[in-house]
Amino acid sequence: MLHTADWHVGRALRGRSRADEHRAVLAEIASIAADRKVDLILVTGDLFDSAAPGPESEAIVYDALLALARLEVPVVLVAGNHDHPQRLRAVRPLLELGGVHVGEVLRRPEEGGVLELELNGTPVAVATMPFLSQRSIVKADALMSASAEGHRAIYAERARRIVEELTAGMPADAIRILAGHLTVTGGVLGGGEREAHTVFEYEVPAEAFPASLHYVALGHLHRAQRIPAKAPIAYCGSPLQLDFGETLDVKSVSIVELGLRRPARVDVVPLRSGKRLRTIRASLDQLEALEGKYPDDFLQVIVETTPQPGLADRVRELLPQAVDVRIAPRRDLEEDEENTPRPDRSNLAPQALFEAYLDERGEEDPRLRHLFEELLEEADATAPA
Ligand SMILES: [Mn+2]
Repeated sequence: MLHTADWHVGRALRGRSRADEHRAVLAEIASIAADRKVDLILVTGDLFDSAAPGPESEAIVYDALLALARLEVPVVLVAGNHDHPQRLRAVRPLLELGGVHVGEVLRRPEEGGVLELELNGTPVAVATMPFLSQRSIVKADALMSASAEGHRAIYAERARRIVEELTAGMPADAIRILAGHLTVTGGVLGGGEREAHTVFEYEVPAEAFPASLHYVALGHLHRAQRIPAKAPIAYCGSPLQLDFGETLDVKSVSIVELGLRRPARVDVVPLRSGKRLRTIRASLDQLEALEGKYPDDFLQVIVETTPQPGLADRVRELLPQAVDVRIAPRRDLEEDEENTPRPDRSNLAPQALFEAYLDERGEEDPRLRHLFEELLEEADATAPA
């Protein structure tokens, strides 16, 4: 079986398109699937980066799915938080024609929530668990009464019951797999995610996945990793380094060997088609010595200097691949920050968190607050269920 996730097709890097890299890396995945003669392919969410992808992104994703379907093995998709369930539902009948099964919404096991396949004479059951937003799972009444901590507990408990519902009736003589898009407790972020992004992340406890499962294939965290638990839980990670938080990640797909009565064997196969993201921190003099280096990488350049006009242009002359140029915060301030314990912000509402952030940065422009509130309202109104 091949497991891949978190393609995020359509995501640019500081305005630079990644379409060519995406085409190449998805072709690389299809060729790995062919070489390794896999009998099942799982794509566990966030195929697209946006709920309203552009036509080029759609072409890239559907070409990739077509390339997988041509291998004539079943392909199972689940929707991630970036995918639009209704858009996937619209193309579901077409995808099913090609043997691509779509779990765009949560379904009861007998209504398609658990696929029963036969691969090389062995029965295989795959439960699909698309991304469940906190809004869809923590009901309005609970949101009004409980604290943020309470919401997380409600989410964890309901997610646990969903896993139980999906897996309880799986046939005993089948290889039992759960394919999902979610955060599991104990997962390591892909990097780059800041406190503000993770405070509101709702988690499913690792113990929610019963030992009767032969494999739990997850998407959502961009770093490939195994989660120690009674069931074998694994993230395959994203196929490209998507942001400068991921510069240390080796991108890969997982080839998983499963048997009814033996532990899963995971072979992590590195992918070579994506560009490397690299962060360079240096003084202007040091940067001059690096002129023309790293021509194939995307660079984030942090310059140790004082603000000066034309700095970004000068850096781009030296390193044309610099997509992000910024001035280093003064080290003395930074160390100060590191030595001060961070206040617990886990119960703050988004507005209060943003306020605290602005105060820290010394930002006083009231338009920022207004804009934030507008965006928050918009996000609330349009969040896919
Ligand atoms: Mn995701």
